[in-house]
Amino acid sequence: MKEYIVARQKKVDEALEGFLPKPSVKPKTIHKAMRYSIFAGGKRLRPILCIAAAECCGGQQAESMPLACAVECIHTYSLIHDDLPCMDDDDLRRGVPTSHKVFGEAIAVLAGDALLTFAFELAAQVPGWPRYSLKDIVRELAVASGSRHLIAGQVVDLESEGRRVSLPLLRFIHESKTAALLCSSIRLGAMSANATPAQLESLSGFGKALGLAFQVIDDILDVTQTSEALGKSAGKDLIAEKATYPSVVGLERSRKVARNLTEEAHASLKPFGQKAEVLHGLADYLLAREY
Ligand code: GRG
Repeated sequence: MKEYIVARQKKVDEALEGFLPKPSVKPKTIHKAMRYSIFAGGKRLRPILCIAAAECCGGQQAESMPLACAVECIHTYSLIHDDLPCMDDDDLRRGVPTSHKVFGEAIAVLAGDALLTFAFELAAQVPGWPRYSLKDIVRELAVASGSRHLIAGQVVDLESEGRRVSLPLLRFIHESKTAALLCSSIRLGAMSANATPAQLESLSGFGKALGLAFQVIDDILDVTQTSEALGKSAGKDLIAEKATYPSVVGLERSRKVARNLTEEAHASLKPFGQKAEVLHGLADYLLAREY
């Protein structure tokens, strides 16, 4: 998997390099700030899943690339805003100082805004496909990043700090804050390959389970890894009294939940047979990840 991931990371980075406005474009500050966070060294997990889902449905990497880059822009915007003093107030992200530490708060807010907006500019590049119009694509991105999903998760996450959170509410936070965009990355890849409705449904099941597993693992890593390994401040969830799987159900049960969700993700791929080999590999890779 490592080889597959590194090769796709390179392709995604090259595409982002070509798509994003150059740092020399006026006003230089905003384009430098957008690029600073995008190229700070993210794992590119969402774009890789988008491309792998497209390939699993017989599509081409090139057709899925604008959408793969669009989800990375939305993801990066959410990280910049999440790190702001008015939210999680973090100094370290992707192994480097956070955007507001380097560019100041106002530019960091605007860099996030600009990346979110740019994602839709990228999505508008695709022609649409027989089963999925450009309107369907734009709606998919908008719903995943809007107030019923990504932003919903962030709002309830913030409101839950320092409070006792039930397991269903914790699941809602994780499904909204993390799984929705991750699942949409996979769905968009499938849509770019003109997936059948049955294929899209199977991949949605895969994306939901994998997305939730990813956040449970992220919660576990926050208490078991160092900041150096993660490239972001470890142990912050405890300090901020965040609702996490380890804090609600304990570390051992959290590991079991992550394993079960990964199994669920594998099972959703059954209709694809051998064609889903890469997606199976990515699911296992994410379960075993250490950062
Ligand atoms: C500000 C609207 C808004 C939303 C913020 C993304 C987010 C919601 C909060 C950041 C903290 C957090 C726990 C997010 C959940 C998603 C997650 C695990 C992000 C980190 O994703 P990785 O590990 O990061 O894929 P890289 O840097 O590798 O891309």
